Amino acid sequence: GAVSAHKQQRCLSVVPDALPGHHHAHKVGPGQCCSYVVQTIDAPASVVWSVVSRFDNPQAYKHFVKSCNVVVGDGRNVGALREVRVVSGLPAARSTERLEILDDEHHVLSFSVVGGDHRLHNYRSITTLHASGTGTVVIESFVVDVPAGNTREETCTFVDTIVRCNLQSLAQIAENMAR
Ligand code: A9S
Repeated sequence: GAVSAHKQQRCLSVVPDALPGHHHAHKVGPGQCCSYVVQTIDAPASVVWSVVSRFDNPQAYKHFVKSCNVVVGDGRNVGALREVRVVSGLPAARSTERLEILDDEHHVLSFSVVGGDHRLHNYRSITTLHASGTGTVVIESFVVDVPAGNTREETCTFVDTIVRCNLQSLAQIAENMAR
């Protein structure tokens, strides 16, 4: 049932609509996996959002990103495309990504991967910020195709590791900005 699928896939697809995580209810197809990472940050959500919301500047906190060029749109509207180049040593050199949601009021950003030379086909992530006391809780969930030759577990662990790195870096940067 839904709950065992949730456990198996580590995803938030059973989070009720009333909870802050309801944006993370991905549609997960067969041959896909999903998971999520939660990060607390000791900085106000407005500060965290000022970094996260820059679809044109992911390299501000994603250390794997070497450069980014917006190639369609202005980076502030749904449908914008960015061409991301990643640092050497990773199993990929570039990724083309589409802005899916940018909600300044509710602090929600989502993008999907629409091209590139990597194996994360049909990757889509959603990042939401939630005020918590004087700080912020960030939830980033994703869904992606499990590549041929890999297991669901391997794929989730690979992506979880990248996302966790990104959110730890985001925390450091936002906390320094808030000081
Ligand atoms: O950029 C993100 O927010 C998240 C991920 C998982 C990005 C992954 C990546 O950019 C690499 C780091 C290059 C790894 C893509 C799209 C494919 C990879 O294989």
